[in-house]
Amino acid sequence: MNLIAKSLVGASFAAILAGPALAQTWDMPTPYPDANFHTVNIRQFAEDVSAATNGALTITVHSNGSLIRHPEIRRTVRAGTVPIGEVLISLAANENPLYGLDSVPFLATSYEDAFALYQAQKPALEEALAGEGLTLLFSVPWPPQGIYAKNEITRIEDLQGLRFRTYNPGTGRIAEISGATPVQVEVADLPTAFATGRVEATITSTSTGVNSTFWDFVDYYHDTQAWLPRNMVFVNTAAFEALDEATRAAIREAAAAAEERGWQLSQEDNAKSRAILEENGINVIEPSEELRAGFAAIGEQIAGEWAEQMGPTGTEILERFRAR
Ligand code: PCA
Repeated sequence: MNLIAKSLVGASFAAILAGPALAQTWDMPTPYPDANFHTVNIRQFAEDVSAATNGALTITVHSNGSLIRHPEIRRTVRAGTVPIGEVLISLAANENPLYGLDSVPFLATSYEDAFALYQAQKPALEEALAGEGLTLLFSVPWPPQGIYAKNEITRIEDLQGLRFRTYNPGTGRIAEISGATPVQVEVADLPTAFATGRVEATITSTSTGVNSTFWDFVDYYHDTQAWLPRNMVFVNTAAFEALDEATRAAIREAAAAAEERGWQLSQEDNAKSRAILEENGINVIEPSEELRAGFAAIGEQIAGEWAEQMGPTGTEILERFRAR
């Protein structure tokens, strides 16, 4: 080896010895595809953390359930197998009804109300997560939820007997009450589920409809604007507290920016996605009065069930929300 090569090897060894003592990489599983605005937002968050810490902490995003499938992400972060992740909060509503609040139909149907509901829920949400050894970093909503189907749904009864794709306990409950057959399917599996006929209708956002090219499978989108379910990005508290103060501050700052950007991105993506659905031949329609009324009644039933399961904590949250 010549002198230059030797000194290069020497220099990189020195870098390895000096660097890794400080530098860390965090693997971050997320459930949704790369093109989705939540994923785009999270990648920006990861870049911000890396830049703010001068590379001391690199977050590697594994999207679309590629590292860990969505239903396992919360458990895996709790166990500390991975330090950070993203989930749909309401996926865990069976374990704690608090997590299902954002998916109560017609409780909060605009971005403004969804934000107020988030603020009303936040202290309880953070407390529940703390009890699991988890720390909330930020939370961003999906666009308002509407019904996709092959044929027009003019009243709730039209859902009877349809294989209705669900994504959380709340959507499962809607299917049950309306006499549809609930089939739980993750976004990553949606195209196959529709293509094979395992499911034939669902309720979700314009964004997911575009990400999953729903025009290949259905012809109608009923713009019911029923609720805005939220995702959250959260960390294993022990892993977070093991970081030095400057790194924790960098994460907190990037998280606050991601939350603000995410609420904006969600609204922009909703408008764009709605146009893309139409361009691709989906009939984007207003729900009929009958469908509206039938769905509202289901919403009231689910809201009642939620309040009953939650007890006084639920009442407090709803009172805070109603005082908005
Ligand atoms: N998309 C996700 C959750 C809500 C949404 O709009 C889904 O369909 O699973």
